[in-house]
Amino acid sequence: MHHPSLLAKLSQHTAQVTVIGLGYVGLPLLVEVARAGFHVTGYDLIEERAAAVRAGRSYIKDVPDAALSELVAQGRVDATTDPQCLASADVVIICVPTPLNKSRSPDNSYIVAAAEALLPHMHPGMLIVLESTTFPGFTREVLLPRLSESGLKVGQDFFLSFSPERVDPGNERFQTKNTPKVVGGTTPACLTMIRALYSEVMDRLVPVSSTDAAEMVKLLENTFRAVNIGLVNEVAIMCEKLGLDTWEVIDAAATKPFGFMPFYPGPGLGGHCIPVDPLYLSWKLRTLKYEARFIDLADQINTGMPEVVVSRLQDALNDRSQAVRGSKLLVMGVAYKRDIDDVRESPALDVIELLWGKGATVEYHDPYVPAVRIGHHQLQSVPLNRLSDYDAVLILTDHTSIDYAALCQKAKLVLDTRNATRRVEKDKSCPVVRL
Ligand code: SAJ
Repeated sequence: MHHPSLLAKLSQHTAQVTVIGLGYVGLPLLVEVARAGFHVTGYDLIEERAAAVRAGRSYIKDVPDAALSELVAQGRVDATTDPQCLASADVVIICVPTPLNKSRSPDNSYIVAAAEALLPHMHPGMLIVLESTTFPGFTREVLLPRLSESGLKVGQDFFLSFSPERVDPGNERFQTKNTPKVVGGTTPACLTMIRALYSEVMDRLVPVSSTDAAEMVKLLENTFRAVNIGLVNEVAIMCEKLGLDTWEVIDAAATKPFGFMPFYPGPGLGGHCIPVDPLYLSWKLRTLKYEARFIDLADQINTGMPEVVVSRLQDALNDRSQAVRGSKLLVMGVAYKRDIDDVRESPALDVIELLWGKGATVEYHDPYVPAVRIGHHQLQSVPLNRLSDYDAVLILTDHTSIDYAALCQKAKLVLDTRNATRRVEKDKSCPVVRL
């Protein structure tokens, strides 16, 4: 039984939408849903975020202030930290973090907290969409029973769907509206409702048969990346033992116009998606008595890359009769990937801790990251005016704004884990060692 009044509100854009979680997923989504003509309330626990949205000020690079302030001025967007706003919502979209906990298993506490906040305000004719990445079955096994405590019947009174977020921060080409949107419903009526909502907002929908399938789609996407990055990191280890140039081999393989997709070695796996999402999948399969070996092996290789980097440095210093202990090192780039300021799960932080453990003095330069906390240490990015003071420079993030030719002219030794020096004329006075 489809809720005629909710369907009508969705097609007429009179449904009141609330987005829970105003981060790199929720804020761009709030803007797109409002642009489609809905009134959207942003609900976040952090008052600074709600206040910024109300002031039309964006704190997410992919959302220009102008886009937000225009919608606020039109009265299409507001924001609050008061969960009471959920009482007037016809649609609630949950975009909260799903990290790993200390034992590296899924931490769905943010989603559960959102569900608890929502429960007292649930009413007939409400569509609830989960966008946060989680393990296959979570919506059906965990979220549905919680929301059913309202006494409302799913697929009849309320509608529960899953649609994986596919936000790629900084991607100029693919953004929220033009990235195909996978949608799955708990029941056929739930699928109808999420399609009715997102067909008004997104360029293309990809309906699948269930919320479990939609959850698995997302995990396949990111597990694909993590496993292939693990493979290419192992290729880098193999090429070193074979005396081959990893980057030459990959670039040549990448000329194959079919059946190959290049990935590149690096100091490890950073960010809040790729290192995390596959472990949600392997965790779930362990509860079904199955070991997802590719995921676990890729995780071992990827999390082992900081040690590989340090061992390469040790060999390079050793060739110059130097030890790591007592050496003065500069790390170029601590962000988890080029041209962004995000240091979450960044392998550069692991490399720095390992070098400290071996008695090195380590400073860093990152134009995107003015300061970073590593353990109990607060570090500041240093200027690049004393390059020859360092025994070695380690390029861990290949920000495009850095002049690598100049760096190679002044440094005594460069360990390049990102092939950032690919276009630099090799200069005997400054040996460059690459992963
Ligand atoms: N990395 C490598 N080698 C590679 C590619 C990546 O070492 O060949 C490293 C990066 O340096 C980084 C980590 O892996 O430390 C993750 O990099 P990423 O390029 O996957 O970037 P993310 O974490 O921003 O991933 C996001 C994901 N988007 C979503 O989950 C919605 C991912 O699915 C996208 O494919 C990815 O952006 C993208 O393509 O940029």
